[in-house]
Amino acid sequence: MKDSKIKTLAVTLPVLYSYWRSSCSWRVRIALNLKEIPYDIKPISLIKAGGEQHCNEFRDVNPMEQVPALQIDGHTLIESLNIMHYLEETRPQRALMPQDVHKRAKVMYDKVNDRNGF
Ligand SMILES: N[C@@H](CCC(=O)N[C@@H](CS)C(=O)NCC(=O)O)C(=O)O
Repeated sequence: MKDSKIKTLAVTLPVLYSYWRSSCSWRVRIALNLKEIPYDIKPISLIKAGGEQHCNEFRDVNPMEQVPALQIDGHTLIESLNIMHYLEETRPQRALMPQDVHKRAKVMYDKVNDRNGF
């Protein structure tokens, strides 16, 4: 077979900008893992050099200068809950939210009233 006939599809994995001690990043990592979505991690140290979240390169990813951020489907998403909703809508396998609408409302209430303020 001629080389020109062999087509290689480049698969771009989602990229999660994350810090290992960031609970907001844990949320997204847990959601990706539960849904069995393969992804790459780009570590952003919130400590090193005054915080890599403040460097120009990362500010282009998230102007809020916070992790997590997720690059997926050609978009950059920020805010952990927003990212989880996107994953739930676009990748419904292994649902994060209950099917029952009342239970779903309860989960949303708990999230909105998260005492950690995240
Ligand atoms: N509401 C945001 C909060 C994000 C947030 O506070 N991230 C923290 C780590 S958990 C952070 O990046 N802090 C660095 C900073 O504020 O300089 C979310 O849920 O994604």
